[in-house]
Amino acid sequence: SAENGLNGWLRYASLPDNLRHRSASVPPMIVALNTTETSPVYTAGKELQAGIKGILGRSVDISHDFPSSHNSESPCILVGTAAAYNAKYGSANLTSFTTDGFWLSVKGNNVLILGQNERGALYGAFEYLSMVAQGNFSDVNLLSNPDAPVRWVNQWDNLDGSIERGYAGPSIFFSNGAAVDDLTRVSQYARLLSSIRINAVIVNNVNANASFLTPANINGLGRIADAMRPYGVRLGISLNFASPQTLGGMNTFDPLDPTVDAWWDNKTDLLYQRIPDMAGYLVKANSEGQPGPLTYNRTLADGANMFARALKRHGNRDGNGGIVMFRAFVYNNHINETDWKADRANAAVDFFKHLDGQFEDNVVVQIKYGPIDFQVREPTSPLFANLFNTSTAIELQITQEYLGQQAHVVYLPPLWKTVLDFDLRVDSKPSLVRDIVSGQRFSRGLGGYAGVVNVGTNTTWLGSHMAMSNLYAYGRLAWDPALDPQKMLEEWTRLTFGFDRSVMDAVTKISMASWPAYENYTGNLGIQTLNDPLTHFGPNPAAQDNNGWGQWTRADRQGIGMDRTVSNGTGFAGQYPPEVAKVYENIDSTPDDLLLWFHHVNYTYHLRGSGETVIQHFYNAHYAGAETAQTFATQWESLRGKMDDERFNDILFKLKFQAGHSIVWRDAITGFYHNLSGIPDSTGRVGHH
Ligand code: GCW
Repeated sequence: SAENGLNGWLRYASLPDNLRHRSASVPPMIVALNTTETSPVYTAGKELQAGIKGILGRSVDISHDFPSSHNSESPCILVGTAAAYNAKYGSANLTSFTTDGFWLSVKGNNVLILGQNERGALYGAFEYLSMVAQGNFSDVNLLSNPDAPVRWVNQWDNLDGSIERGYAGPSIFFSNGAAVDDLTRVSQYARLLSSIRINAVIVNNVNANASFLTPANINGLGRIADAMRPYGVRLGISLNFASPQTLGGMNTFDPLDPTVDAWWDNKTDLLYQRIPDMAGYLVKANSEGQPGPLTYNRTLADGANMFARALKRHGNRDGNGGIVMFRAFVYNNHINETDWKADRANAAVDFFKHLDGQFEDNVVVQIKYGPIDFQVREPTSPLFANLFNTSTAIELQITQEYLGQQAHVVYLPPLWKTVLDFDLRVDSKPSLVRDIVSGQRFSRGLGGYAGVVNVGTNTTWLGSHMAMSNLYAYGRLAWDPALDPQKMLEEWTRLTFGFDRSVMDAVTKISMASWPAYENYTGNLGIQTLNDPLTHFGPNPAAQDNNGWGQWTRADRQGIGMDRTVSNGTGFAGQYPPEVAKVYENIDSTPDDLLLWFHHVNYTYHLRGSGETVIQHFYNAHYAGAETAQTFATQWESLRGKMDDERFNDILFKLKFQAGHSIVWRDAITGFYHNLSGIPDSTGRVGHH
C-alpha cells in the first residue's frame, strides 16, 4: 500500500518478539505539557501515542495536565518545553540548551523529554521513538543541540505544479497556479522533516514567479504554513527580484529606490500578517537569466540587504527572525572557451569576496558545495574560505539532478562529507567547512544547511524508496555533521526495512558502494559528471565543450582537463588559502580524484596512485563501476520475501535499470575517449563489441 512509502522511516512497524525484552519499561501514560492543538508539543504527544501503538501494540493515554509529582511511582512519558516543566517543578537546567535543542532522559520506566522550545520537544519525542522502534530500551541521558541554526530544505516547485529537477511527479504544494486544496501530503512531509530536525521549507523554485505574492497566493502560502506549523517546520519563499515591476507595475526594481523598498516592505508585511512565523526569503539574483541588482549597477549586497531590512521589521519570534538566504550561484553563462583563462568556477569568489562584511546580519549566503554545480565530484567551494564577516550555508542536493535522478541508487553522504570535512586552512588554522557554516569558525550568529529535495506526489516522495536514505541523512548531518554515513544508513535501514540481517547487509553494501561506482561509470578524476547538458541525465561527453556554460573538459586528441593553476591556467587554485592552493597548484600534490579539475594533461599522463595512464584509468574505472552496479540487482534478488513485495519489486526494477544504464554510461564514455584519443584499452575491451 501507499503507506509503505508515505511513512518513510516513520513506519512504527511492530517490533519482533525477540527484541521486546525490557519493553515493559515504556511508561503507560503520556503527558504533553502546556499545549494547544497546533503546538509541536501536542504533535509530540500524538506521535508518541501512535508510535507506541504501532511498535508495541500498546494503547497509551495522553493527558495535558501536570502530574502532581514526576517520579518512578507515577511513571509517564512527560514531554514539553523546559520552561513549562520548570514553572511547575523548577529543576531542569536550561543553561546548556541552544535553540531547538532537547534533553531526553530515560530512567527505567520514567521518560522525560524537554525541549528548549516546542520544536525541540518534538525532536526529543522523535528521538525516543526512534530508539523504541530500533528495540533500544536502555537508559539514556542525552542533551542534544543543533550544530547550526539554519536546517532548511528547498523545493524547486512552480505554481503550475511542475518541479524543476524533480523526479517524483508534480508538486505536493501547488497546482494550476495556486496552493492545492488538500494539504495532507504537506503535513506528512512536515512530519518526516521534523523527525530529522529540519526547521524550514522554502516551498517554491528559486527561479521564482512573482505571482506567489498576489493576495490569493499569500493566503495559499498561509494555508501551507498552517499545515506545517504543528511540526515546527516554518515556511519560506523564493522571490523574483523584478517583482515590483512585473507584479507591481512599477517602472523599476532598483533596490536602492525607496519606492521599491516600500513595495517589498508592504509585501513582507502582508506575508507576516498571514504567516507570523515566516522563516524568510531565498533569492537567486543575476543568475541564469534571473533579474537582480546588477541590472542597476547595484551590488549583490545591496540586493540582499533590501530584503533583509524588510524582514527585520518583523519581530524575533522564537529567537528566529526572518532570514534572507542569498544564493552565491551567480555566474556568466556566456563565457568563451577559446579564452584559456575563462572559468565559471571562479565566479562565486569573484562576485562575493569583495562584498564580505557588507551584508545585514540576517543575510546568509547560500553556497553550493562545489564551485560548479552538484557534480559527482568537485573540490570544496573556495567561497567558504573567503567570507569571514558574512554568515554562510552550504547547499546540497538530495534530488539527484546529475547523479542518476533517482533511477540510480547513489547514497550521497560520503560525497557530502568530502566537502563538510574538508579543511580549508584559513590563516593556517583548522577550518572545516562544517565549522564555517555552523558559524563556529568565524563566530557568526547564523549559518547552516540548505538541501534541495524536490519531493513530489509520488507515494515514495522522491520517486525511489532507496533515495530516502539521502533525505534522512541530510537532516541528521545538518544537526550533527560529524555523524558517520554508514551509521546513519544503518539506522535508516532498520527503521525503513526492519531487522533482517540480510536486508541490512544488502542495503548497506549497495548504498556504500553506490557513489564510488557512479563516479567510476560517469566522470572520473574530477572531469565532472559528463551528463547530457540539457536533461542532466545519461552520458553526453561530446557536449561538454564549445558552449557558454563553462562546464568544460577541454578534451582534444592529445589531452584533457582544465588548467586551473595560477601559474598557467585560470587561477582558480589561487582562490583557496595558501596551504590548500599549494596542494592544487602543483600537479604532483593534487589528489588523483581531482587531477583533471585542476590540470590539463595528456591521456598518457600517469596517475600518482595506481601508476595507470589517465585514459587507461577511464577504461578501467568505467568497467569496474558498471560491474559493481551489476551486483546491486543480484544482491537485491536474494531479499525476496524479506519485505513486502511492493517495495521489493519497486527497488529491484530500478536496480535492473541501473545495471543496464551503467553499461550505457560505460560504453558511451569509454567509446568517446577511445575515438578521440585513438589509444587502445590495454585489455582490449573498449571498441570491441
Ligand atoms: O544546475 C542548475 C539547474 C537549474 C537550477 C540551477 C540553480 C533551479 O540546471 O535547473 O535552477 O542549477 O541551482 O539555480
